[in-house]
Amino acid sequence: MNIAANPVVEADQTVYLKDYQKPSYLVDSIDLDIQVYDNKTDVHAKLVMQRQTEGDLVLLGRDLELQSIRVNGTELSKDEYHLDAEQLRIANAPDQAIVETHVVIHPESNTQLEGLYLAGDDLFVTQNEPEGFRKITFYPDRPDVLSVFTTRVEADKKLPVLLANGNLMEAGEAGAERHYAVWQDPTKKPSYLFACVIGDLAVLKDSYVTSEGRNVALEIYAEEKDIPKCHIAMEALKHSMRWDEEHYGRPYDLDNYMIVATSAFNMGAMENKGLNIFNTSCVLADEEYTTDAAIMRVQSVIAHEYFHNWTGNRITCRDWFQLCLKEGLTVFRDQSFSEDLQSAAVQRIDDVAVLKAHQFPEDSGPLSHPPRPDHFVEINNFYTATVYEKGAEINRMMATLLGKEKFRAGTDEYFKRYDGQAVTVEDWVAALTAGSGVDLSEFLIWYNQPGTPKLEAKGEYDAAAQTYTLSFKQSLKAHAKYPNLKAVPIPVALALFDAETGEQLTLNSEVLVENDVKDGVYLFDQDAASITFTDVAAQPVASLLRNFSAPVNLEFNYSDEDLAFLLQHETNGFNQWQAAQALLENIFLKDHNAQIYLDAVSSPKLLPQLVNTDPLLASRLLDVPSEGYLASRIDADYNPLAIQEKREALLNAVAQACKGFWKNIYQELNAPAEFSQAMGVRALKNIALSMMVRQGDESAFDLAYEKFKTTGNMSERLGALKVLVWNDAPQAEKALIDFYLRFKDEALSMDQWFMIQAAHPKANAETIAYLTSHPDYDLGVPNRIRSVSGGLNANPVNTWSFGVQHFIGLAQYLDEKNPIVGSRLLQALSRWYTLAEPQRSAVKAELEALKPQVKSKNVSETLNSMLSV
Ligand code: B3K
Ligand code: ZN
Repeated sequence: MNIAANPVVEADQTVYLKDYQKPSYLVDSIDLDIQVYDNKTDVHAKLVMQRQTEGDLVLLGRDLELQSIRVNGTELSKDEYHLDAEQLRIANAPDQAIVETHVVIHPESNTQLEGLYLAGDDLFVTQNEPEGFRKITFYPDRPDVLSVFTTRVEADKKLPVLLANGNLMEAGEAGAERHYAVWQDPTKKPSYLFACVIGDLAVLKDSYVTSEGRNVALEIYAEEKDIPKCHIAMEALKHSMRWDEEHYGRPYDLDNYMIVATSAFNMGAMENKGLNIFNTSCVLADEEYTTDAAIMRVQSVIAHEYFHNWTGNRITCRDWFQLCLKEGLTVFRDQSFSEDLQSAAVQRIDDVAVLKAHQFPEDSGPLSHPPRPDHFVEINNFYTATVYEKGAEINRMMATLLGKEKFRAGTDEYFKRYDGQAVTVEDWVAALTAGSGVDLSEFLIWYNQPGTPKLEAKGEYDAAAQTYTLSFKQSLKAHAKYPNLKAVPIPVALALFDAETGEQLTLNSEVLVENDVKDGVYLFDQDAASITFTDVAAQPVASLLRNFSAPVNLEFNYSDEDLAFLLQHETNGFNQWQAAQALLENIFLKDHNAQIYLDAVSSPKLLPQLVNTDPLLASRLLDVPSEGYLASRIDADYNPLAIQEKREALLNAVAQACKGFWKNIYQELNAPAEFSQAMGVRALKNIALSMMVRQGDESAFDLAYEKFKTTGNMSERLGALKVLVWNDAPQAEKALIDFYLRFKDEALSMDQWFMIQAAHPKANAETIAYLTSHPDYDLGVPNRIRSVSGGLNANPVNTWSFGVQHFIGLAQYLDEKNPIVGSRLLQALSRWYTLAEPQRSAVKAELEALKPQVKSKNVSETLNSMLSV
């Protein structure tokens, strides 16, 4: 077991926020020399260190073969330091210490994709957040140690690209076969933002002039054949740079910005200073090879990583408990950016759908934790929907309350106070408070406690007094690890509508918060309270939580008629969607009759007009919650098959209710040139095609196959392929072979090919066995694993039958090879305890059996939490 580091690692390996201590030494500068060979890499490091507090000099290091260590020029003998599997500790070190180490590492056999690793035949890349740098060299690898990095990279000339953060200072030959480059990053940064890339890649170049007049060279590195797929990312990058100047007053601060694409990556992308490294899935975008949804994602991830330059890099986190400081804020920023790319209402629909599909279930189950947890075993397990998406919602709530101007004054204050520092969530809220002049300190409660609050509301109309009163109550489910739960501040954006005319009423009430949001916003921050509106001439229809103004579960006494009314009359597409979703939940989870929904959705006043004016919104209004989401709303006796049957019946009823509508829009609608309109048309036509099949329309398969063969657009091709494959159409086999031959060298397209087959409604264990033993299936490439596992998991009936073995097998296999991904995949089974018996006990037994077999902190922490219910 390891001796205590900072923060303290206790015997049970849990790290606590309360134990945070400043590092004993700071690092003024680090010189790194990384020499890559086929069978090893030599790393020489020189750290100029200064004592800050009492204590030993501690350098963290993992899987490093130490060759030598010198302090202030003198080599240390083995008894002058203590070395274990996690750290190198020197007692009584001088206050000014120049520490020089030489280690050997093995990126060529690093399957964990953390630290420096071989990512394909001719490419070495790094991933150092949160704790990968310690796998490259000995270092105080924690975010509150900021230093100036100078990096020399040396490799064989067959790897022509040598990159690291900052400015290129020097480059040249290192003998006949080898070459080198020296990079220096003038900005002080924590080690998790260090990156280097050594490989054989092509590059797309562009440039950008900042609002300060700085000319920035922009470069995107990828495989030669993928360079044409980098233009959308490049445009998104320039757009993001402008957007951050205009909305937050933040210009870019270096002379270059580089992005490198690799298919061997554990997550989406990484914001290393000036040298982002991206999963190909988040940078390559091309209508022929990737879907519209993937193209939208590329733009938002490009923006996200760019925005980190200020929220994350220039101002970073004091410790990893503060992760949501940078992630929650940066997600909020990228969501706002994306609201400018497509309709803001649809962007909000998509973001809330993700929140409800991932964060709400996480927060209601055994993996629930606060956006800022107060303890963890493995920080990699905390890159969660709660830290990211709920973290973003907390920022959105504060922004909603403040309105644009005050929020900007708050963020200006944050950048002014903390530039160049490693700070906490408290610092962020304090700066927002000081800058805006509005006390936001009660929002800290949101950061510190887990669970989705239940917001119960009731509306009562008093005809005699002409008043309408809304009363609110909030509550949270008890949590074993966080016992002192408090009421949170909940901004409730609301509107009242005239039930007869559908007109929005003017709100008369003194307790509404003043801001620049057009809706009334009521800040509800007690256990219970009410608000009364005066001069209300007749019983109104209320619309609560407009634009999803707070991440809560609303229980309001809407009738199905009220919801159908809101679906028709709400003024904003998001609120219409929200009404439709509430109506559908009543049908699926409370057994309400579906007729009111079917009448609303097939009403000539709703979709027929919208399909022409806003096809993207029309496609979203047809969303039916996934089986997985519905499952997350069921806490006991969950029967996957029963939910599947109900959902299928509803979809069939929608198909019938709209009669000729589907064929009409399939034939009449044509994608215009503008991307977001075209994306809407494609989404609608894909829905129409599947609805035609549900109607038993014999022409649907021929139309689908024709589209499949002739289109050059991946969203259309995949929409058609799905209809053929999922319905076992006679053309399905031909289409799958055709797709394979056409795209076999395009990994991202092939991911879709795997996914579609794994998600076949009748997929069984043999289907998955066929896919996972296919020559193109690769357990070393997380994207490919996720495509099959994600496809399988789209169908919970399968997840909870043969899927259990699939996910447990993966967790076991990846436990040592890639524990970050193994731990994540296992979470597909985290709601096992909601299943009806005997399935519940059967899955529990399988999880229990896995327990003694796992070694990594990642998988064992997840498994222990999952079994702790
Ligand atoms: N900050 C990285 C995530 C690192 C995950 C490490 N397991 C990407 C992002 O949020 O931008
Ligand atoms: Zn991020």
